[in-house]
Amino acid sequence: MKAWILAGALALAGMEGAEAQTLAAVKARGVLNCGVSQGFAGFSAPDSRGEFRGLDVDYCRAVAAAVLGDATKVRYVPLTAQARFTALQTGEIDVLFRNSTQTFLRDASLGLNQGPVNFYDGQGFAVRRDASVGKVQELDGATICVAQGTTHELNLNDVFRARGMKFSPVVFERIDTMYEAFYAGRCDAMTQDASALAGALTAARDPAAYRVLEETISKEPLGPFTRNGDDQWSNIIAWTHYALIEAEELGITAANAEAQAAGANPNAQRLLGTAGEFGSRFGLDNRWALSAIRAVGNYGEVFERNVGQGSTLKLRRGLNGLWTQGGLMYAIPFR
Ligand SMILES: N[C@@H](CCC(=O)N[C@@H](CS)C(=O)NCC(=O)O)C(=O)O
Repeated sequence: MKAWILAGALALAGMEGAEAQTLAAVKARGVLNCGVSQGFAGFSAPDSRGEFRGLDVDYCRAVAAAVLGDATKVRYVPLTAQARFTALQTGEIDVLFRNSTQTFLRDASLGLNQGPVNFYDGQGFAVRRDASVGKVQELDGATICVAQGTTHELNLNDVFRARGMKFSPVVFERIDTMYEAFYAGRCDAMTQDASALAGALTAARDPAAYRVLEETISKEPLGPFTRNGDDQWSNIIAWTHYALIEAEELGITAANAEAQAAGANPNAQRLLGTAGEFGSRFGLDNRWALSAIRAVGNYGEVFERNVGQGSTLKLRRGLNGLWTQGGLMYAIPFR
């Protein structure tokens, strides 16, 4: 019996050792290495003072607050579409928050884990207003600017072939060169995630000269990626997302989180660490979620500030609304 317990304890200790690598490394370093895009308005882009801002950036900040107790302890690593997964595989970053679509093949073949979707998107097309193109069908024979190493290259081939349409792709490794080429008139249309197009057009010299077609041609569920084999870390990333959603469901905001932690609602107490031992099970302080919510607010606050009504993008919540309001955002219960 004793030997069995000892073997069990050793196995558990060994497993924890293997699993807890990323959390231990982040704590020892005192900084989260967070993979983001090179500049994608609303999601991750440096502002006029060179500070990264956006929805993905707020997720980096929320994780740093949850894990290190300080949302500013983040080193942002800007990555191209091509380089992003390698940077995670080689350990250059701890987590990838970079408008990355979850797919079967990315899940099955990269040695990476896909966290919960934090933005439901679809592939759209930007065209010049004076081109009088209203539907994807009218892009038959068009020259289309597309970024290398994205789901968009693949979707474009599938959808145009299926509809018996022709197109000439112009493929770019860097997003900024793609924008320049499109604005210079090198392509009839530019394709990428519809949210990214909305962000890109706000930064165009003459935003009114372009528009994004209503129609999208794919599902682009965007979310974080972590390395396989570190369940503890993947759980922390996943539950940070659920904490932001749960906070919105419970009406907990950056401004009232501290007061709600001291309040009487048992759901809020568990989420915010007043009741239960939720953080310590992940190797975190029990007030981990309180720390994250105080830093960035709930999901609704993160959305509105970066891509919604408080931003230049003015995107509607749509699929990214709470499940109670017709959207797909739904937190797994904290119990
Ligand atoms: N969601 C798509 C596309 C993501 C992506 O990399 N999009 C490009 C443009 S289509 C982008 O935003 N690039 C920003 C950058 O390189 O910083 C994917 O995961 O493949």
